[in-house]
Amino acid sequence: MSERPTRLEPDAVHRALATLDGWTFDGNRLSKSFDFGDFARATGFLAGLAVAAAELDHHPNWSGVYGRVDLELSTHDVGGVTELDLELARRAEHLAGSD
Ligand code: HBI
Repeated sequence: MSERPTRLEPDAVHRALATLDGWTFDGNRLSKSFDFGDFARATGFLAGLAVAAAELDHHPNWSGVYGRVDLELSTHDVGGVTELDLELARRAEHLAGSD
């Protein structure tokens, strides 16, 4: 995606989230906690997510403990959620094997 992303209206975010399992939207960002059960699996997921982030030039906020990874997705440049966050959420679902 080369053009500058635009901040999506809440309705559009909610419609998109209907196709993604377990994500929440607080008006400014998407959040989800993934539990992989152990550190190696969580780290493998993060490695894949790092590749996706580099491809999209779009980066998640993440934190984690052992087998859990907490993601927060937003587009800092526009102060909200854009199509890039939805695409990163879709890729995270794919990497986690939940789509
Ligand atoms: N990642 N989540 C997120 N939000 C951004 O606005 C963003 C980013 N990664 C790279 C990026 N912006 C840059 O392209 C710009 O700051 C130039």
